[in-house]
Amino acid sequence: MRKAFLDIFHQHQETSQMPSEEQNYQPAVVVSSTMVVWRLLFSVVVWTTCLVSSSRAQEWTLTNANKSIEVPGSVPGGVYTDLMAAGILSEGDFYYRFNDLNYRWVAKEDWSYSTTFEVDPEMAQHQRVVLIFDGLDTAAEVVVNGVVVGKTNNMFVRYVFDVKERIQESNVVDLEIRFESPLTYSTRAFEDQLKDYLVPPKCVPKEYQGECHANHIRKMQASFSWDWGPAFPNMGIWKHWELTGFDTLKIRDILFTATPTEELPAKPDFSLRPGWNITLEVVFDSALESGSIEGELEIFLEDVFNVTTETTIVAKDFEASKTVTFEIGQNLVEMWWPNGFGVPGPRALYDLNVTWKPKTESPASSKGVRVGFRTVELNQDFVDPANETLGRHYRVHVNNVKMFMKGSNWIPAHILPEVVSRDYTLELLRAAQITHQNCIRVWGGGIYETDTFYEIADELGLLIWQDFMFACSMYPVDQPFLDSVADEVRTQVRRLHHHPSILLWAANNENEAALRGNWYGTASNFEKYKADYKKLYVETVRNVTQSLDSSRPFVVSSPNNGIESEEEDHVAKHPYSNLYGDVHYYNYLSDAWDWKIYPPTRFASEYGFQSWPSFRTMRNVTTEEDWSRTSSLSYHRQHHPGGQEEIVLEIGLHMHLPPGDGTEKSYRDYLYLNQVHQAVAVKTESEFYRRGMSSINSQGEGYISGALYWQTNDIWQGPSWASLEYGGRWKMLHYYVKKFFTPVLVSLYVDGDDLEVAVINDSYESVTGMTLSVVLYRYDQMKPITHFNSTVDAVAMEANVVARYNLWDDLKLTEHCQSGLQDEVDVCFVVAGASAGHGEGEILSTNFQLLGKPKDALLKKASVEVQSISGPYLTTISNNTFIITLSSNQVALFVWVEVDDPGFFSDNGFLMVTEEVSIEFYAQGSTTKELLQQSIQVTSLTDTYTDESIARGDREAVMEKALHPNDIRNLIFV
Ligand code: BMA
Repeated sequence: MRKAFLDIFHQHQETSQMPSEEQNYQPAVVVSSTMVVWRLLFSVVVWTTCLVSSSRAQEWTLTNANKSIEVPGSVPGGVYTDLMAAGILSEGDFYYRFNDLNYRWVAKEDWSYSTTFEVDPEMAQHQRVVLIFDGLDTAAEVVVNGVVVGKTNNMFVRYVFDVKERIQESNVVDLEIRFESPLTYSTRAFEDQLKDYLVPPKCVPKEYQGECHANHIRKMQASFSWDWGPAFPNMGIWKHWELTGFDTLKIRDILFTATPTEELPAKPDFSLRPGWNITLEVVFDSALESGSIEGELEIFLEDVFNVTTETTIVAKDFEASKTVTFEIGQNLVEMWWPNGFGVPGPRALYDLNVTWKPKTESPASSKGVRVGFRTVELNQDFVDPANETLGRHYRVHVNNVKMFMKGSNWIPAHILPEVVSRDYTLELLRAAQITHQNCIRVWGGGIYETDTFYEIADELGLLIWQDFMFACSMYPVDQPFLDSVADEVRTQVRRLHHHPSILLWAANNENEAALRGNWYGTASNFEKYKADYKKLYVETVRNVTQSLDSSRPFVVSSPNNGIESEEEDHVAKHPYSNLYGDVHYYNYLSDAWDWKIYPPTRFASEYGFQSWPSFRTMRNVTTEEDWSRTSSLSYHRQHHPGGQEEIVLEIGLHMHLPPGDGTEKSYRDYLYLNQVHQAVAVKTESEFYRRGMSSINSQGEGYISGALYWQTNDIWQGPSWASLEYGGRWKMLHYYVKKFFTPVLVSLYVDGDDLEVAVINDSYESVTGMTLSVVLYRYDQMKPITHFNSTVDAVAMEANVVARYNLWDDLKLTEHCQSGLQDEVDVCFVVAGASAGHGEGEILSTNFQLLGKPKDALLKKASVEVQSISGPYLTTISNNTFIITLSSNQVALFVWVEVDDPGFFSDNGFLMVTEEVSIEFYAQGSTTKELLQQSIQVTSLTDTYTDESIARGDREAVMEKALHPNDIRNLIFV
């Protein structure tokens, strides 16, 4: 028995469970980046005589309004990065301590970017000469040789300004972009609006340390602060720009829709290669304001399809588009599948190149994208057509195959978009892929992400739930605002349309719920705000999106009741209904480790708990005086109102709060306990959702089809719901994600006097004859007390309770878990695991269930020590893999291993029930075992205990500790 159980916990075997895509990951990236370079070169070659752009080195100067500051500017870029580079912002790391407040003056000033260059005199001969900006952040005037050629006020719109006259006058170009402070702009817009009526909120809560009126400017809403992030309202030329002359057409975007020529089976067949009807819409910038232009369109789909057709393209308002349809026969292309599905190897993506060749001598124009063949659907059928009152599904089907969405919510990876590299984006999204996620929601208070982001998502098989950028506010609906939003939607839908990863469009975050729940005091004028809501999200965002993209689902809000919300005129009576649509669930005042508090929603699109990042992340931007949970820095960075107290409350419910004695140790212990609390809470909630995937109760609750926890990543070093810290370190939660999202999961929970063991399988392969081991341990002994082995099946696409053990009759707690005054549930705990076959097969899942609270547990002080570090070895995950062997003299809870080097472990935050455990460390760069040895640190729960007698498990001392001044039961909330 002991041997079988050791096998289950033989930690470093876990690597064999890494997704097989991993092995092939590198080549996929190489292909893609080559493509990007190729595309860049290609466009430069074609336009070389008549293009000036951000792809070439160009000297820019950044100046403030009174000209007291003049520094080199970077484009694409922004004012904060340029002022940092010039040493004007010089207080250490950009995010150091209170820099968000100290640097706020930057956002209050107006700034201008200027440059001078010469263009080929031939440029002026072109039919049309334009300045194109893919992104200006945000309110700006574009000035050429002293003349204003255009104005901007939406960060998400691509702007095109005619500058032909200016270039005809002079081929020396003085280009200046004058940015108005976004704070001045939005305050003015707010006040102008107020003359009519209030569009709330008037401001963010004071805890945000932020700026007001983000909802009055089309800019990253979180740049004015959020409940997890600072205010750095940026300005700058944040995306590619160019000055270009052309005579006919220039391809801007390629919209790609593939519809199978046959009905796809509901059970996946990864070898199936159906035929497809393809619709391409090619969107052009036109040199003619209106009229017809003749030429050829060449369409080249990698090794599959190549056609050149003569065509006439009709321009209107300097734009044109051409729709082309064609069919691809069977067996020519593989289907694209999300992470966890499909044949091993890189995901099937195909290069699609379109070239426009005008009849005249004018240059050609070309563009390439990578496409995938798949269908997406958000199924909202009635769960029981015979009884409609039981509600509707909210279930994603890809290629006609229903699947459970496992994932998280993405926020901007930095408050300054210009500093986010491809490598960092890849690191974060890979961390999602490795942890079995198949869906990422790009949340509506950030930005429409970079092309790189979606290219990576395409390659990793991460479906993207794409919000439009409206969150937690009411918004204006005057005509100029609506027109600008329509432009924004056109820009973004056209840009992103071809990505197979994009699953659906959603118009806003939480604004239906806000309206219904009167979050911003709109109730007295509900009908007015509701009419505005519909004008913006239904009549504008939805209509424009659907005119461009009929291939994807569109939902108006999240959370939302889907069809039911539509039928209730878009503001449902109960947007949080469990019977319809999605739910965002947050509850910080109940016991987060108790599964009974969670709602059996159809789709949990947001849920989570806060924790602070690790000490290693915090110390980069803090000094010693900040290292306490009550320091002014800690309160400054906690933007979620009441967040400090909620964390203390939740930790105190389950564990012993470290004394607030100002020592580094107690601060580190506090950070560690934060992460333990968050990891177990989100595990409890996520497993609850997965357990509900295939059944409903008599009220119709169940058929849960998605669990997207809040949130994937962090924007800075502060308390947040993220599982990945700023910089990419994995919080304890992220290691738990890997375990609770594993395709075949063993999930334990206590219901009354029973320990229930559920097996969830969200793949289409049943696993039969699996060995399930359930083992009872005592906290004070490092050996199994009793165990139950059984043979169970993990039925494809089902969650089932496969075993039930009564705590008293089967597990015999009375007999096995005696210890003086201690309750039985505080003496024993349960671990379980499932492996394929008769115990020798692959370990599919390991899990644990505490029966009581760890603060009452009969734990003995554990000394978890590093026995050895060996390596580096070459594995599919890292060229610098190290094996770390740990030993412990006692059962140890939440064993947490940290090193200075960037990278991640095969497992972390685990329970140690054997004397020895080995894990792997996958270093990101090169390092040595000696260097790891120097920084390695291991913490387990009893290391945070200050009272030795508690560590001895003395009941009276436990009670004494309960009355410690820092215990939550003694906390007075103010
Ligand atoms: C949800 C999100 C965010 C927020 C998070 C945590 O409401 O949509 O607005 O950051 O909760 O409070």
